[in-house]
Amino acid sequence: MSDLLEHAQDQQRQAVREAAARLLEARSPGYTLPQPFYNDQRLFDLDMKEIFEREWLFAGLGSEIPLKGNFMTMDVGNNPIIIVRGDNGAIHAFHNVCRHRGSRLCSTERGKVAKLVCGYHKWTYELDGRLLFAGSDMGTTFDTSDYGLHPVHVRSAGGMLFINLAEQPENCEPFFKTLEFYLKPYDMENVKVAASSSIIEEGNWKLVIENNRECYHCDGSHPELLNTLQEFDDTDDPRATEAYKALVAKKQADWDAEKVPYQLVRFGRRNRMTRTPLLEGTVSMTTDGTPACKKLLGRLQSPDMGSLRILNLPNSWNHFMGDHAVVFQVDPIGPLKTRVTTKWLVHKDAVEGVDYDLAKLRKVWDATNDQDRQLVEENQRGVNSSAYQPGPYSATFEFGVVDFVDWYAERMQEALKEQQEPHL
Ligand code: 3BY
Ligand code: FES
Ligand code: FE
Repeated sequence: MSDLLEHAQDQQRQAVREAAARLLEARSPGYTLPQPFYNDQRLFDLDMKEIFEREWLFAGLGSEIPLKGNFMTMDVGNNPIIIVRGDNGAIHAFHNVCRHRGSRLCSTERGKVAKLVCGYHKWTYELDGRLLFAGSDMGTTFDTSDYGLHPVHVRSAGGMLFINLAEQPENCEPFFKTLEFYLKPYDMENVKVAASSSIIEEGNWKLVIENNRECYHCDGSHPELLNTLQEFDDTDDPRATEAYKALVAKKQADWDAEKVPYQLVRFGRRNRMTRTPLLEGTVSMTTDGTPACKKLLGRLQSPDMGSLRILNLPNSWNHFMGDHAVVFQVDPIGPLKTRVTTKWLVHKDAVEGVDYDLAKLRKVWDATNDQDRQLVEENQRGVNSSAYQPGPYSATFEFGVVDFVDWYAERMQEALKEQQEPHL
């Protein structure tokens, strides 16, 4: 009976994969995706398995777990994950799943522990994942070394933490090494999270990313952001004007003097980093463009660093300015639901009320996030309609969105071509 059930499930899974492959094969490049990619539960499950369980995901900051025993948790689809600081500053990540009967081990978002103790029957694990003791009598043949926590790959790069659930993750060292170089001036081990927000958007994660990859919508929607943000997304933006190029050249000379990197670097379509100027006369993403924090980040001497933008598909975009940084993490919850977490970072010695004012620090991105949430939710409502059909992206205004969708389609097509292992 159970064999029959598994066979039926395998057939269903295979049918979904074949349907997804055919839809991607038939899609028109330069157009939005066919509807099921934005709202179908089965394709969402495929996204989780083939994208989120295989790619390097931004998971937070090393400075959020500074001490031995500090941990934080997150979910990658159905997979609860724990990231913990162990001995000698080492950072470990595990499936947050007890090896006894599978209970979730740590149920809080963050904290500090001496050992990882399961709340159900008190199996106790070392911070490096080894099982130290099983609470009850497990018999003479039981060997604790067979029951360590299942590890997850984790890479700390320039103070940003990335996890990867694959057994053998793709080698992203060139990106991580470059990130370390770009983030060095910010001394990210010595930042603190001054504020954070976690909002739920009633939309598919791809609509959240698509919305972020263009500023075509900024004019009508983001008055606060446009007080300081250039409408050009990159230094090689096809729309860049002569005035913008002149401003870039002038700022790059200043950045050379500060010895901070700014060149646009891409790693395939997945990762990009570049430093772009803010509007002339402004230095930080605040409503009036003045710094939100008097104490600058790292070794920086001038607040006028523009914004170092770092993209990590599928789940993060970031802005590093001279006085503060804003990091973003996208966690899909369901086909129509996505969590967007934003953290505002300042120098760890900056004092609230003295060096920075919380309301001023977070105002622009709180407003922008809420505006983007509304745009994504309206996008989702329309995409769910029987009248929806893929629409054309603008090659000049939405090249970033085209890049994302092409990356997604290629990754998915590659994954679908791979031999499926039989159901376990
Ligand atoms: O994250 C950004 O820089 C902006 C917000 C709106 C569009 N995007 C390019
Ligand atoms: Fe964790 Fe029993 S499930 S100790
Ligand atoms: Fe936006």
